[in-house]
Amino acid sequence: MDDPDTPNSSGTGDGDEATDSSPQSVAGDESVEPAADTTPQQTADRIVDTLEALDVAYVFGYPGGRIIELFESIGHRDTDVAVVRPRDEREASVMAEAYGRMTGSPAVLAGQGPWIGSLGIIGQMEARLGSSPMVVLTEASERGEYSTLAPYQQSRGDYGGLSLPKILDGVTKEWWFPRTPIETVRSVQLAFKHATAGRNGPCAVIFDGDAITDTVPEDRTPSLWPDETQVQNWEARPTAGDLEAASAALENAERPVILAGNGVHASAGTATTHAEYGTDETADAEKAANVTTSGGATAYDYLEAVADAYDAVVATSYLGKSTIPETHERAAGVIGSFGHESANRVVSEADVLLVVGCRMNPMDTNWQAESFIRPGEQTIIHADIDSRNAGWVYPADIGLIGDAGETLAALLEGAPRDGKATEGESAGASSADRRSDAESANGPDADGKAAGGWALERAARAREDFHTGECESDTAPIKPQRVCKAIEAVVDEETVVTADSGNNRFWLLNYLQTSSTGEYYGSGGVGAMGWAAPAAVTAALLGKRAIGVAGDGGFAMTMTAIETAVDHDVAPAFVVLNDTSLGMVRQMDESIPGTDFHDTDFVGIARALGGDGTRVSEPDALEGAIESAAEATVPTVVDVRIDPGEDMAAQLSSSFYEDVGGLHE
Ligand SMILES: Cc1ncc(C[n+]2csc(CCOP(=O)(O)OP(=O)(O)O)c2C)c(N)n1
Ligand SMILES: [Mg+2]
Repeated sequence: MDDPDTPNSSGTGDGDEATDSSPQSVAGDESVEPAADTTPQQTADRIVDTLEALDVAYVFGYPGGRIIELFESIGHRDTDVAVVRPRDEREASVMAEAYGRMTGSPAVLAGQGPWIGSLGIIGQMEARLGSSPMVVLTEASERGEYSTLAPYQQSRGDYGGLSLPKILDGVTKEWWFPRTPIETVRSVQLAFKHATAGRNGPCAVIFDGDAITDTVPEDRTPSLWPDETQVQNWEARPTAGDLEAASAALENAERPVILAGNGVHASAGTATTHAEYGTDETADAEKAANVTTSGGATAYDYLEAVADAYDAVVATSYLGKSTIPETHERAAGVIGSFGHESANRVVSEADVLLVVGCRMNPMDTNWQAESFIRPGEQTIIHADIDSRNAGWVYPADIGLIGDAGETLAALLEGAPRDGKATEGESAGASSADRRSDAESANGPDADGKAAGGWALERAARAREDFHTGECESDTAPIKPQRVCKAIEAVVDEETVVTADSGNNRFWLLNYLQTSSTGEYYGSGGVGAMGWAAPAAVTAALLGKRAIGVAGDGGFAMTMTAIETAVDHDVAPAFVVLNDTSLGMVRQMDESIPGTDFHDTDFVGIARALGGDGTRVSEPDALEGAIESAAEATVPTVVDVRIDPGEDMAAQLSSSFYEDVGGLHE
């Protein structure tokens, strides 16, 4: 341990002894009594008990510092908590974030303080801005009595070291820096509670010195409550008055439009999480596939049912893409400055706009072009889990504060019994009947659907924007629009597509028309490059057929994810939209230095990392190559040589965005 490059595992004694202490039996304990077994126990071991009690499926991490104790404790026991050790903390952080986003349950990101506060920040940033639940277990790399003497790696925040608390304070939703073993255990419990309390987010615990290396004492006053009891959360619903006002506004609307955001994805995941906190791997896979094990409907089901009940069109934000199948008769596409022109038009044509779980960031709002969303002229109902976000960007007429699924369920209950939109539904149908429509396996009964006036006709026209002539282009180099259609052709409800930052995601946004919910997730909370590949590995671990799509710039940042997939015997496909440049930046101004890359051999790299790959330069080879990669038994890269001259912003930017000068991004 004298070697400064050796991780500072304290070697807290005898691993076997720690292993021998029996885990506290907290699973299924309904009471709020202190945990029965108060035998002194090594703290790291007690934390692994917590992970087990909460059925945490994955720790995505990299060993170092006190986190080695956590890894040791996991290694010394027969446990269902799986450790995934990617090639660095960035990859681990993205994998953990993607897990939280796709399932609604937090996974753990674990690693040594200085690296979790640097390399591992990317996933935490995405989780914070994109509202993904995540628990970060890290440490301060203290060196006992030497910690105040020209410290090395030390991240407690005092003189001479780094301040991990300050770094994490700038990024996480909440963080704890416990001083005793009991505080450490309680902090970990609270990190899980807060990660899914209200708006989801990343919550961190910084382990330190004796607070992680000592034993948890027998004397527990104040009490340490059982893990499952301490992490409970409860759903919130809007008030009856606000719901009544919203239902009336929607009922009287001539052109009601619902704008669905990431909050609908978040709620759809947590609907099952809250019902049965912690699930096994199979159930997580089911959740990712939108199969609810609790038998209840998800926010996705309620979104469709509410749209039917009020005869509304549904557009989505970028992060809300695939909250409704984009083939659905009420779906109108994705709004925003690089979104669908028609989806933007539909939103601006609405007389009543119901925004659900969307913060309305500048890309969503066309940088607030005056002619786009018009408070005062349009009635705005803003549903959000956080009152601070409702009415934030545009003044709202009605705020609905609560979980997206709960809010939509309540709006469904308040929908007109013999309403304007429910011609096929019997006049006396009760709200309970409508709710059970949403809860039926296939969503609302076709008979209950709207008569089809403005909404259905408008949505049908809007969906034409998912196509353009280039989607069928036979030219080489290959048009990116055609690649999107080739991906669309192999996507089914078992598939998850993950998208990176850059031009590639805007091509996908426009031309990949999803056909089921939870089928598409993009980097977009903070929008870091390098997100799609590790996120695709997570989707594959969840049992999905995964296709990670990135530009050559973003893919190169985290292509070690190929090896992580090989290590865990999963086989996502990786499609690289390769223009040998930072396309999005280059296309802003060709004279910007540093935008060109040399021609990286991604196929060679894939093979060296244990995967496979193929380079595609001719369009007629495209569909077959993507299909084979999606079906392959090893992770497979499809390196598609796209036309670098296909100018994304020129072709995709919204006319509302043009109104504000079209210069931002
Ligand atoms: C980690 C990170 N660094 C920088 C950026 C800024 N940025 C956004 S898109 C982009 C270019 C992306 O190039 P590439 O991955 O090849 O995708 P393309 O635009 O060519 O499709 C850059 C530099 C970012 N979003 N994330
Ligand atoms: Mg590129």
